[in-house]
Amino acid sequence: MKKVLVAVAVAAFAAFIGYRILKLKELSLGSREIPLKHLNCHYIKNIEFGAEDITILKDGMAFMSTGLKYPGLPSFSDEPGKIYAMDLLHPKPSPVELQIKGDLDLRSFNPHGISVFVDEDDSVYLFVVNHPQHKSQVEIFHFVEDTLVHLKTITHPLLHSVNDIVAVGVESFYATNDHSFPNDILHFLVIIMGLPWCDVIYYSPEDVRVAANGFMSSNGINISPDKRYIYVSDILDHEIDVFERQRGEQLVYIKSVAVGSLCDNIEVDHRTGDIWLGCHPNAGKLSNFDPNDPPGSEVIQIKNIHSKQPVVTQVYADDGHVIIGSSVAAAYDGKLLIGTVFHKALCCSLK
Ligand SMILES: [Ca+2]
Ligand SMILES: [Ca+2]
Repeated sequence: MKKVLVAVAVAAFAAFIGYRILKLKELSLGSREIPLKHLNCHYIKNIEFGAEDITILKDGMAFMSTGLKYPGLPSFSDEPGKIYAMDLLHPKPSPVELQIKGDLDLRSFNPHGISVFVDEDDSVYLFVVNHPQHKSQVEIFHFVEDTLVHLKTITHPLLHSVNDIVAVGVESFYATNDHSFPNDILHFLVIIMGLPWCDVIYYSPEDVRVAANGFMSSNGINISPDKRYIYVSDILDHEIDVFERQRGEQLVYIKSVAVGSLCDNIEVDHRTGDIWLGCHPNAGKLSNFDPNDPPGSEVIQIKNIHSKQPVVTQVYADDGHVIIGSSVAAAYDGKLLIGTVFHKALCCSLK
C-alpha cells in the first residue's frame, strides 16, 4: 500500500511539473511568430553589443547602457559595459561614450537598467543598475558635459536581482527585482511553481522596503510625467501594471494593461505621457539563442493608459533578421530609438 501511495504521489508530482513546463512555454510565447512591421530605420553607429536600456531627457539627450552580460543570455563582447549619450536635436545624432570618473571599478562595469533624475537646479543624475561579478548594485552619477562623475554605490539585501530603476530623488528610487531569490535554481523553482514572488523595492537613505509585490518577474519600471503614477512591466504576465504613489512612497495598485508580448523596459513620452515598450515577441527564442532562427523584436505603444480604454498598438515588429531581442523603445520628436539586450540599436522615423 505504501509503495502504491508513493508511486501515485511521484506520478502526480511529475504530471504537475509537466503541466507547469507546458505553462512556462505558454508564458514565454514559445510558439509565437510575428508578421514584420517595419519603419524607416538605420543602425545607430558604434552600438554593436546591445543597448539594453535607453532614456531620453526633455532636452533630447538620450542615454544608453551597453554591453550587458546577463546569465542565460548571449553576450558577444568580453569588454566591460559602457554608457553612451546621443543628442537627438543634433542634425546628425551620433552616440558619444561617456567618460566615467571617480571611485568605480570599470573593468567589472556591467550596466543594465538606467534612469535619470533632474534636480531643481537642472543638475542631471544618472542612476545605473550594475552587475559586477553578477551581483546587483545601483550606481549614481552626476552627468557633466561628456563625463559621468561617480557619486555613490548602493547595495542592500532587498536589492538582490535588480533589473531596472526609476529615480525619484537625488538618492532615492524604485527598483524591480526580476528574480524572487538571488539564487537561479530557487528562482527557477518558484517560476515552475507559478508563484508571483518578485517585487519592487523603494530605496532612500532613510528607508528601504518592499513597495509592491505579486509579480511573476518585474522588469521595466518608469514614472508618469506628473510623477503621480509608477508603471511596472510584469514581463512573464504580458502586462503593464499601474500604481499610484501615495504619501510615504506607498504604491497602490490601480490596474493592469495587457500587451500580448514579453515587454522589457518602459519609456514614457515627457510630452504626451504615452508608454513605449521594447518587447520580446518570443522569449523561448531568446533563451535558446540560435543565430539561424534569431529572436525577434517588437515595439508596443500604449496611449491613454489611465483612461477606461487604453490604446495598445504594435508600432514595429521584426523577426530578428534586422534587429534581435529589443528591450527598450524610446520616442522623441518623431524619432524612435530601439535598443536590444545584446545586438545593435536602431534609430527610426515615426513621421
Ligand atoms: Ca529604465
Ligand atoms: Ca530590463
